[in-house]
Amino acid sequence: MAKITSIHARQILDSRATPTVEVTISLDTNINAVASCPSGASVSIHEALELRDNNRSVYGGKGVLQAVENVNEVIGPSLIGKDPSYQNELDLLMNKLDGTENKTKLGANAILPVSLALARVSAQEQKIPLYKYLRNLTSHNDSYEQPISAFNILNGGMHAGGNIDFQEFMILPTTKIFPKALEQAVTIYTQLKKLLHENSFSNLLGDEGGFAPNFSKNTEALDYLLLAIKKAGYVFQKDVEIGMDVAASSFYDDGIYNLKSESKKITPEELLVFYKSIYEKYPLRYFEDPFYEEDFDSFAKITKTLPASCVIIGDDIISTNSTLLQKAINAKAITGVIIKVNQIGTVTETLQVIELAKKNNIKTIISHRSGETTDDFIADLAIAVNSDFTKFGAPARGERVVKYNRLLEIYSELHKA
Ligand code: 2PG
Ligand code: MG
Repeated sequence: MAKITSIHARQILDSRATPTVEVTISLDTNINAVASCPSGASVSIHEALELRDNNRSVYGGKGVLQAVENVNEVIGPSLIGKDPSYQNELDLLMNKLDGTENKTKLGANAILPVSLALARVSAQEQKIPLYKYLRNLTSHNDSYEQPISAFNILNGGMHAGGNIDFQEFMILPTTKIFPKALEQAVTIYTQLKKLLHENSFSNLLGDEGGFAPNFSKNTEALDYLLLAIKKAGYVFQKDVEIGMDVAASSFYDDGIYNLKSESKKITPEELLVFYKSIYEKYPLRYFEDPFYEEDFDSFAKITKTLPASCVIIGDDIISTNSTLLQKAINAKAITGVIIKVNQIGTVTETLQVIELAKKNNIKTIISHRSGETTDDFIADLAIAVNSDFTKFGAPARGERVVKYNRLLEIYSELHKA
C-alpha cells in the first residue's frame, strides 16, 4: 500500500492570465502526479467558492496564495501518510476540514486540484490509465462509449470582445469515430475562418479558441455555422449538428433579458418565443442555459416545447450539484446536465452527480471552463463515465487541444485490437 509523502501547491496562471492553483502529490513509491484547477467567467451563484486573495495590488486581487496556503498548511498535513486510493474517504476528509456547504473556508480551488491529483497519482501507482482508474470508482462495468464532442467555434457573450449576447456556438460531428470527428471539426473551423475573412470580419479568437467576430445579431453566428458546415462539404444534421450555450444569466437582470445585439429587453415568455423561432430555422441538437440560473419554470417550459432531440442542458442552474440536479429532475426542467469539476470541487461529488443524472436518463456533458490550464483530466473523466457529450472548446489553443489530444490517445488505446 503506497502512502502520500508530500502535497505541495503552487500558484500558476490559467489561459486568461489569471492565477490558479497547481498541486503535486508524491508517494513513498517515488511516484508523483500534478493537477490544476480551471476557472469560469460566466460563474453561477450556486458554485463552490473559488477563493481569491482580493489584494488589489497583486494580480488585481485575483491571486490564490491563500488557497495555496490552505493546501500546504491545512489539507497536506492531514493527508500525508494516507493511502491516496481512498478517494471517497480523502475527499470527505477535505470537505470536513472545510466544514462549509460551498467550500468557502478552504476554497474549491484548494480542494479540487488535490482531489484530481489523488486520482491521478493512484492511477499511476496502479499502472493503469486514469480513465480506467476513474471507471473503477464507479459501479459501472459496461464497454467504453465515445462521447459526441461539441466544438465551440464561435465565441460571444462574456468570452469575447464582440457584441453578440449568446456565449457559445458549437458544431457536433455525429460520428463516434473520434479522430474523424476531430478532423471534421478542424475542416469546418478552417472554412469558417476563411468565410469570416472573405466577409471582412475579424478572425481573432475568444477565450475558448473560437472566433469572436463583431456580428450584428446572435443568429448571424448560426448562419455562419451552417455556411461553414456546407463549405466544408458536410451535410447539416446528417454529418454535423449544431448547438448553443446562450449562458442566459449573463444577460439577465431582475426578470428581464437584455439582448443588446438585438436591441431587445424581453420577458422570459418573450425569450421562449424567440428561441422557438430560432429552433424552427436552426434545429439545434444541443441547447445550454436558455434561462436564468434560478428559473426552473422556464427551463421546464422549453423542455416541454422543443422536440426531445434538442437536449436542454442545465449548467449554471445545476452547478454540478446533486441537490439542484434532483430539483431539476423533479421539475422536468432539463434533459442534459453540464459537469464541471470545479463547480463542486471533488472527484467523489462529481461522480455522484453523474450517477444521479444517469439513473434519471439525463444526458451528461463533461465540460471545461473558459479559463483552463493544460491539465487534461476531464478527457479521461468523459471516457470513464461514458458521458454523452464533451465540451472542451475549439480545436485550437493549447489548453483546449491538450484535451482533444488526450481523447485521441485514449481512442487509439481502446481501438488497438
Ligand atoms: C460555460 C463555460 C464553459 P465559463 O458557461 O459553459 O464553456 O463558461 O467557464 O466561463 O463558466
Ligand atoms: Mg454554460
